[in-house]
Amino acid sequence: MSWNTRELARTWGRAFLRLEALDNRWVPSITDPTFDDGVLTIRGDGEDDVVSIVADGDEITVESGDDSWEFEDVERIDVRLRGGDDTLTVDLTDLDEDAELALDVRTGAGDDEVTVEYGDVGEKGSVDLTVATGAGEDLVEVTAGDIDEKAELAFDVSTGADDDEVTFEVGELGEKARADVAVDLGRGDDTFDWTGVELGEKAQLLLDLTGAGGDDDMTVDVGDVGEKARFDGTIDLGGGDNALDLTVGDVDEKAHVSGDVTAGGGDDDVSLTVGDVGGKAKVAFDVDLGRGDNDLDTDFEDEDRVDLDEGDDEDDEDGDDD
Ligand SMILES: [Ca+2]
Ligand SMILES: [Ca+2]
Ligand SMILES: [Ca+2]
Repeated sequence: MSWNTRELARTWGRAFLRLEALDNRWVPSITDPTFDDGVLTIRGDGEDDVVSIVADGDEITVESGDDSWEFEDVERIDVRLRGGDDTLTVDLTDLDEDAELALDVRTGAGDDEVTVEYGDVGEKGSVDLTVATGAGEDLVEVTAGDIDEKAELAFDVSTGADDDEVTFEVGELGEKARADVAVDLGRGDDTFDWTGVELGEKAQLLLDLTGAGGDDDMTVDVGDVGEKARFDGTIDLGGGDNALDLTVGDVDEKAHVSGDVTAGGGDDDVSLTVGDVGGKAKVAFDVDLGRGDNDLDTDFEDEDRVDLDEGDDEDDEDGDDD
């Protein structure tokens, strides 16, 4: 085998191009974050961005590729990652418990992954999270520790077209704490999962879920509902063959539990479970499953507390109704 200079140059050229290609993947595609008047703005581009945000006390560290930036006195973070399959990880578990930090995330088209982790939220603390993941098969995971008394949580998540997965895991809501949760899964076969622990005395959980078109699968586990606490669930499964599993633990005295479930055409499958209901508690479910071959499974003994419309075709044994 003989090497002449032309072959050598070609071989080196190819090796150099490969190195350059590898190198390009290591260069973070986000531009330097900007910070102005308490607002930290992080921008990606049409490529696959990988961004991590970590809080430690009052300090916020942003990392992407080999770069990292540090900020203090951040009141709000806006993340705009645009197209591409983006990955955002936010770890706020070591954020000051009394910090007030709003987070607004938009990841645009592409298959995106957004993970947000909150630690315990202190008394009168506030959590404000907006996530919009646009089209693409997106994954959103939110976890929070225990929520102290009078704290307020606001979650607003929309995942747009295509098959998305949204998961919430939230600790105990303390006395008079309040969580407002709005989730719109958009079109596509979406999966939603809420796992709570307990609503303390006078705590409130207001859940507003929209499944839109597609075969959606929702699981909502509220946990026990304390004395004078309130759970309001408005769940619109939309068209498609949907499944909903709604579980409420024991309902303490004078608590208020209401579930308003609607589904459009398609074969829907709904399961409703409620624990023991204390004296003077108000519990009411209104279930309207629309057209299709629907099924409602409930172990809730107080049937008069459930207003059920199982739809046109339920148990249609004579077959004259389509
Ligand atoms: Ca991007
Ligand atoms: Ca997306
Ligand atoms: Ca969707």
